[in-house]
Amino acid sequence: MKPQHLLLLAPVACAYTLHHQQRHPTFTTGTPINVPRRSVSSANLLRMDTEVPSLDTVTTYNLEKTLKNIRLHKGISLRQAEAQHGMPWKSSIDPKVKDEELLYMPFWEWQMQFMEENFTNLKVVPCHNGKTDFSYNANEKKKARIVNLCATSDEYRKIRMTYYDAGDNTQVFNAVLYPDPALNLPVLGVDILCFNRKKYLAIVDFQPIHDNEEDHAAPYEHLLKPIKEKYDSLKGRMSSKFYDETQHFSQQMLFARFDDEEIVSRELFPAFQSYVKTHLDLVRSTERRPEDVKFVLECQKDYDTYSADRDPATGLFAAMFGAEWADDFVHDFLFSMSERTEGGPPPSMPFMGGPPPGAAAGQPQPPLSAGAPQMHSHKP
Ligand code: BLA
Repeated sequence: MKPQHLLLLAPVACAYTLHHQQRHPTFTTGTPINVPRRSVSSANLLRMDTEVPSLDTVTTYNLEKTLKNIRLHKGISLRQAEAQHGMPWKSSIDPKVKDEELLYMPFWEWQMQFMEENFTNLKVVPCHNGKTDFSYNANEKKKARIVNLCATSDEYRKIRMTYYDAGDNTQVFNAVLYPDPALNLPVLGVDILCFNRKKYLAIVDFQPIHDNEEDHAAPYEHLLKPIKEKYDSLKGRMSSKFYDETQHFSQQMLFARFDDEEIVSRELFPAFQSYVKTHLDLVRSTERRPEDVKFVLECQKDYDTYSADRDPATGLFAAMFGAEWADDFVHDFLFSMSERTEGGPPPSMPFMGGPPPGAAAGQPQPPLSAGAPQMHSHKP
C-alpha cells in the first residue's frame, strides 16, 4: 500500500461510517443487516492517487492505527463484513458441484468464531487500497470467486482471511495473522488447498520473521512439536520450487500433500485449531516491548516482500481476475507492506494439478504443477 492510499482510507472510512445505517438483505438468510456503501468517486480517487514522498514504516503504521481508530469505532462488525458477500457460503459458484463442495469452509467458520470469542477489540478493516475493493471478486464464466476479510485486534496488527471457490477444480483457505509489532513473534500462516477433489496441499506454520537463530522460530518450536507429533500425515517437507524452506518457515511447519480427503477432518482440522490456539497463547503470554516496534515492522515488511515475490498464486489470480488486479491484490492486500520490485521476479506459474502419484509425506516433493496438464492457461 502506498502512503497516499492511507489518505484515501479516511474518506473510505467515512463512507463506511456514514452509510452503515443503510439496511439491505443478506444473501444467506434474508435477515436485514447493515451493509456499508462506498461513496468515494473514481474522479476523487484519481485526483488523490498522485505520488507523495514515501513514509517510513513506523509513521505509516501509526497513521494506519490512528485512521483505524477513527473509522473503526463505528465500523461494521466482523459478522456484517462476512455477510456482505453471503459468507459462509453453503454451496459452490459452480452448479456442477454436488455435495460437501466447500471443503474448507469449516476452517473459515471455526476461525471466525474463535476470533470473536477470544480476540480483544476485534475490528474489521476495509479490504481497500484506495483504488480497488478486494473484499470480493468473481469470474462468472470460469466459475471462480474469491472472498477476503481483514481485521485487527489488540493481539494482532493484521488478520486476513481468504476463501477461494472454483468448484471441484480448486478450493483454498488462506490466512495470515501478524502479531502486534511490540511483540517480536512469528507470523501465523495458513495455506490449505485442494485440486480436482483429489490432490490436497496443506501448510500451517509459525512463520519466522527473521533468520538469526535467537529471534527465529526456534524459541517457540517446543510449543508446536508435541502437536505435530500427533499428526503423522502432516510431517511432510515442502519443495524448493517456490519458497526456500530456511527462510520464513519453521522446523515445526505442518506440511502435507495427500490424496485421501479423510485427512482433512481427521488430522488437518484439529492440528490447525491447535496451532491457532497456541499462537494466541504465545501472543498473550509475551511481554510487549514498544522499543521493538520499528524493528519488528521492518521484519514483517521483509516477510511480506519475500512472500509477495514468491506467491505461487499470482498466476492463478491473474488468469482468473486479470494481471493488474492480481498484482495489486498480492501487494496491497495479501502482503500489504511488500515492496514492489521493479523488473523483479516474473509472476509465479499458475498451478495446475495434483502431486505426482504415490507421493508420500515426509519427503521433499515437487510442486503440484509437475507433470500435470495446464488448467488455467487462458487470459481472462
Ligand atoms: C504453495 N500456495 C501454494 C501453491 C498455490 C498456493 C497455488 C502452489 C501449489 C503447487 O502447484 O504446488 C496458493 N497462496 C495460494 C493462495 C494464496 C496464497 C490461494 O497466498 C492467497 C489467497 N503460502 C501462503 C502462506 C503460507 C504458504 C501464508 O500464502 C504459509 C503457511 C505456504 N504455499 C506455501 C508453501 C507452498 C505453497 C510452502 C509450496 C509447497 C511446495 O513447494 O512444496
